[in-house]
Amino acid sequence: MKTLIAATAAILAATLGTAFAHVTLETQEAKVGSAYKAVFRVGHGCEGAPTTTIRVRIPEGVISAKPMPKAGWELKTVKGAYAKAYDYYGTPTTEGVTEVVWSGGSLPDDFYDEFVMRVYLTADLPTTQVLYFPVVQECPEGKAERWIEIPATGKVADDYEMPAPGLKLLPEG
Ligand SMILES: [Cu+2]
Repeated sequence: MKTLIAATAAILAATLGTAFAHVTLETQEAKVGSAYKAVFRVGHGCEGAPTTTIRVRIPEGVISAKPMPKAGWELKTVKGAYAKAYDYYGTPTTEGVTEVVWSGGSLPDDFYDEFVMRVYLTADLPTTQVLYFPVVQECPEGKAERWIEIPATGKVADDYEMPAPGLKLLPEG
């Protein structure tokens, strides 16, 4: 009986977690060919455990990423080559930040927080599509929540259990 109750509670918690939280972007639409402030909202930890690391992968076509430092967290960026040269206000840009990592903090499961970066959405990005930023949320003892599912054509984030945060791209101008 104890086991059954525990199992039911776990299913409930998982369902609620999926329905109300996730890691999502505050602003879910933006024009290409312009700067964008990405605010990643973290609504819960890993099944009760506090969040200690947030890793964000910068998708191809998104350049010049500059994360906002956060008190109590170490900030690190990984740099690499882009697939091609992108125009950044008249300057061809071939490399830059491809991953941002905030680590060493502790965000309790009961609390909410935001992780911010400024990026540039190049005009090469396909408009009317959703661009996904895969995020991995790490917690102590090897626990993690991997928000990396990218919906297939004809599907939406709600069709998935662990969707990556999405941004709808609008035409320039
Ligand atoms: Cu959730």
